[in-house]
Amino acid sequence: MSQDINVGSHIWVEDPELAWIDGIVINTNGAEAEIQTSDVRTVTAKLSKLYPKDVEAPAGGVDDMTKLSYLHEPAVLYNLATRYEINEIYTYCGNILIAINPFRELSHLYDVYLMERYKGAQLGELKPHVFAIADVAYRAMINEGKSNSIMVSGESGAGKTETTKMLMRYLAYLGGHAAAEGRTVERKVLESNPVLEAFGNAKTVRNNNSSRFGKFVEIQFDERGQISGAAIRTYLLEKSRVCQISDPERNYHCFYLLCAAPLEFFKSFQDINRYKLGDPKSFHYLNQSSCYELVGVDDAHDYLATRKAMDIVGISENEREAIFRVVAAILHLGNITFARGEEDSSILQDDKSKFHLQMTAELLMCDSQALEVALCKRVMITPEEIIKRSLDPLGATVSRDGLAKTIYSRLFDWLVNKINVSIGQDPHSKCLIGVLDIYGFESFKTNSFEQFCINFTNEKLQQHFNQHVFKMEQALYKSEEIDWSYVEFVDNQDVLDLIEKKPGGIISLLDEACMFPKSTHETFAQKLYQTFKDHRRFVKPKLARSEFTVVHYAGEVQYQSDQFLDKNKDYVVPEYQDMLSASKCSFVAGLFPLLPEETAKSGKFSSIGSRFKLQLQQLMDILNSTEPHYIRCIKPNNELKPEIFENVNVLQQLRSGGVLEAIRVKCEGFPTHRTFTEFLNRFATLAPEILEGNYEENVACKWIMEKMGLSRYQMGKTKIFLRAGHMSELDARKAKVLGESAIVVQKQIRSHL
Ligand code: AOV
Ligand code: MG
Repeated sequence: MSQDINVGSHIWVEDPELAWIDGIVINTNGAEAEIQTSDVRTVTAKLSKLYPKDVEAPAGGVDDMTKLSYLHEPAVLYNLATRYEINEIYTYCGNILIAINPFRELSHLYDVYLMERYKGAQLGELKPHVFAIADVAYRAMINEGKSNSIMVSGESGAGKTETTKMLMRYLAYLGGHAAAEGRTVERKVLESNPVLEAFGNAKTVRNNNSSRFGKFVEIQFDERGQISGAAIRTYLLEKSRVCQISDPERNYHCFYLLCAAPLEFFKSFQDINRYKLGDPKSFHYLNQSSCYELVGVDDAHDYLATRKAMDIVGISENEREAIFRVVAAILHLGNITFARGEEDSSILQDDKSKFHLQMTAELLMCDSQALEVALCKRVMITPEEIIKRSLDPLGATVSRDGLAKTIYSRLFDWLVNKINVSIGQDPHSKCLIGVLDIYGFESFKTNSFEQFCINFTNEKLQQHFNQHVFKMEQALYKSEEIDWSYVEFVDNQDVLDLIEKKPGGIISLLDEACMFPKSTHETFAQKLYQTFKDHRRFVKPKLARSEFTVVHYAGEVQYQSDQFLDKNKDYVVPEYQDMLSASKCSFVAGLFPLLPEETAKSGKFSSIGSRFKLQLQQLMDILNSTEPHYIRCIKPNNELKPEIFENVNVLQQLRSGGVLEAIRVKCEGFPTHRTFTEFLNRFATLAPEILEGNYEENVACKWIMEKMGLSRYQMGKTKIFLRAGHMSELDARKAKVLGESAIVVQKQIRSHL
C-alpha cells in the first residue's frame, strides 16, 4: 500500500480512540511519515501502516462495499459510519448484508409499499435491505427448486430478532394466501413471535428485549410458492434466569405481564385473587433486581397482546388459563423459604412460606403435602436400599429452584411444540427457507456453561460461514483451474475439536465427570488442564484452580467451571416427576408425562451438552443442504442509543463476524460464477449472431464479454467467473436490448394491422 503514499497524500492512520482517522501526509522520513489529521493534530506513523483515502468517494458512501475504490478496513468502517449518519443502516458486502441497529423506529423502511417494490427486484437494483435478501432467497428457491437459508448473526442487541421478524414478514407477504383471512399459516408463523418473546425474552444489560433462546424457523412452501407449513426449532433456553437475576436485569417478560394483567380481564375466572399475585416486588424471583418496568413498554397492554397472539397460534382458552396459572405457581414457589429443623433437616420457615406452598400446590393442582416432602427430602436409591434423606435449608432452596427451572422449561417446550402442531407441517413441501436467529458470541466477566454452549454455537456457524465464503470459493476456483492466488484465512476446526471431539473433547470430558459420582468442578478442571496442556486453543489461566480459557475465533473467553457439572445434568427429581404427573390439571400433568419404568429407576444421566451438540449438528445438516445467505447485524454502541457510532466497537464486530475477511476474499476473487450454458441462456440475446455460428460454448461466452467491453473475468473449465459488478452490467444491457426488440415487435404488429 505504502509505495503510492507521498507528501500531500490523503490517507488513513490508526488512532487509539477512533480506530482510524483521516489526514494528509506532510512529511516523510525514510519509513516514517508525519501526518496532519483531520482534527488538526500532527502524528507520526510508519508508512507501511497507512492506507490511501479515496478523495473522490461519494459523499453519502457506497451501498456495496465491493464498489469501494480502495477496499480496506478504514474505508469499510468509514463507509458504514457515513451511511449510518444519514440513516442508511443497510450496506451490502457482495451478497452479505450488513445491518446496523438504528435504535430508533424507521417505520418507513418496512411498509407494504416498500415490500411491493422489492418483490422480484434484482439484488442491488434497489437500496440494500433485508427484504432484498429475503427476495433473493425466495426467487432462488422458486427458480432452482432448492432450499435456502438466511443466517442472521451479531452480538446481543445488534438487531437479529428485529431483522428476523422483518424477513418473516416479507416472506409471509410473498408466500401468503392473498385472499385468505383469519388464521392462515403465515399469520400463525408471524404471531408465534410475540408468544415466544413473552416467554423466552427478558431485559438484560445488553438488550431490553433479549432473546434467551436460539431459534430456527423453517418456512415450508408448496409448488406454487405459497407458504404451506412451518417448523420452529428452539435451542437452549436460559433456565437459570427463572430463579436468578441480577440488577438491572429482569426475569422473563411473562412474569411481569401477568402481574400487570388488567383486573377486568379475569372476570371469566373466579377472580384474579385465585393467582394471589399483584406487586412483582413481593416475589423473590423478581425482586432480586430493582428493575420492574421497561421504558416504553406497557406490561398490561402486552399481556392482552400476548393472549391474543396465543389465541391466533391455536392455544385454547383453557390452555392459556393453565399456562398463566403455571407462571403464577412458579412465582409463589420462589417465595417458599426454609429454616433449619431437627438435625440437618429443613422445615418451612414461617406462615408466609406455608401460604406460598399452599398457593403453589393449588395452582399446580397437586398435593401440598407431597410438594412439601418433595422439597425438603430426597429419596436416595442405592443398590442395597432406598433411603429418605433430609435436605438442609440450602439444599431445599436449591431443590426448589431446580423445580422452578424444570417447570418453566417444560412450559416453554410445550409452547413451541403447540405452535408447531398448530401451524402444521407440509409433508409434501420440497422447498423451505430457514431463518436462523441465534445468540451471538458472548464474553462476560464471568462466563459459565451457557456462554460455553453459546460460543460453541458461534464457532459452528463461523465455520459454516468460513466454509461457504472461503473454502467453497477457493475449491471451486481450484477445480475450475482458474488463475487465483490463494487467500489465507483463519479456520476454526481446531477449536471445534477442542470442544466437541468424541472422545476427548471438553463436552465428552464433562459428561465423564458428570457420570462419576466423586467428581467435582475442580477435578473436572484438572482433567482439562492435563488433557489440553499443549492445545493452542486452550489456556490455563495463571493460579487458576477451576477456570479455563478457550481461544475462540472472536477472542479469548475465560470460563468458570463451578457450575458446569450441575448445569450439564438434565435431571428431574423423581418425587417432582411423580407429584406433577399426578396433577389434577391435565395441562400440568401433560408437562410431566410418566416415564417408562426403566428410565425412571435407572436414574441414567442425560447430558445437556451432548444433546445440544446433537441438536446443533442437526441444524448444521439442514443448513448445509441449503443455499445460505448471511445478514450480519452490528450494534453501533453499548448505550443502546441512536446516532452514536463507536468505531472501535464496530470494527471488533466486523472482525469477529468474519465480515472483513469475507470482503477480502470476495473482492479479490470472483463473486459471481455461472456455467457456460447458464450464462448463454441468460445472455445470448446480447449477441444473437452466436446463435447462427457453430461456436464452442466458452468461445461464445468470451465473445459476449468482449462485445460488452468487460474484462478481468476468468474462464474456468465449465464456468465463467465474473468480477463484482459484471452481472449487473450484463443484466442492464440485456434489459435494454429486450426493451428495444419489444418495440420492434410492436411496430411489426402494428404494421400488419
Ligand atoms: P438481538 O436479537 O440481536 O439481541 P434485537 O433484535 O432484540 O437484538 O434488537 C434490540 C433492540 O434494538 C430492539 O428491541 C429495537 O429497539 C432495536 N432495533 C433493532 N433493530 C432495529 C431496526 N431495524 N429498527 C429499529 N429498531 C431496531 V439478543 O436476542 O439480546 O442476542 O439475545
Ligand atoms: Mg434476539
